[in-house]
Amino acid sequence: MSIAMQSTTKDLYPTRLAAEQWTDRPDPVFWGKWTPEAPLTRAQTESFVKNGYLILENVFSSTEIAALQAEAARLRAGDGDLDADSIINEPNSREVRTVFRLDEQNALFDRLARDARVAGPTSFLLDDDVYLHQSRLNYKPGFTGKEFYWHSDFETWHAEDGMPRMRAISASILLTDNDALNGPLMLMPGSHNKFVACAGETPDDNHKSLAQKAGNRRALARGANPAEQAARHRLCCGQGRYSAAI
Ligand SMILES: O=C(O)CCC(=O)C(=O)O
Repeated sequence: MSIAMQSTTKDLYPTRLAAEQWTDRPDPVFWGKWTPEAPLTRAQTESFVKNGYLILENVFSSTEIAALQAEAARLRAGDGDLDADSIINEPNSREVRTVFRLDEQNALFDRLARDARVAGPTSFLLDDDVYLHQSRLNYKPGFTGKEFYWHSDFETWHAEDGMPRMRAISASILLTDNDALNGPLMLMPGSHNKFVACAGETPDDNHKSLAQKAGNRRALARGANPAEQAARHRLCCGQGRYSAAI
């Protein structure tokens, strides 16, 4: 068997096992080579490799953010002709918690996902053209929205969607301030260097219960131990705030 064939058939990230298991990440974090023409500075690129995330400030203008906030509020008010199947409510409430497949259903958020200010650095870090694997809008109202427990997006995408390798980036666009009183998204520096395989099996329709219970993604694997998911490009947790993840 050729090397190329092996790399497409061997699962480098086995998960949903009998027991939680931590392994070193076999994939690079930065796939390309930095040049002075790159859309990120050398320091930013090195920081991404070291920490597994990068925070870019003031990427969008206040006018653009206001337009996105207004559109998010309009969708939450039920004015967006959204597919009911793509809406997840807060547990025990009728308040919208998450809208999935945002790019398919809303022209403004579709445009946002294609913006060179997001897609450019992503494409540079992955050293390839990029496509959107998934998009969602999390409302997370401060103090009343249920939290998102520690998790790794990659573990879910790998186990449930078949994403083969860690050649993906979660780009979260924070539409409100990310401070202690407003449900900050928390990232664990360095966690991207490990892959934490979860214990347990995957229930049917897992994405629905997962999104609602995202307060505790440990519930994701049927009969699972409390196996928190870590590693990918970040390990994150957050509560209470608009954030559009693309
Ligand atoms: O925005 C956050 O605070 C966490 C959201 C998240 O990690 C997710 O939707 O997978």
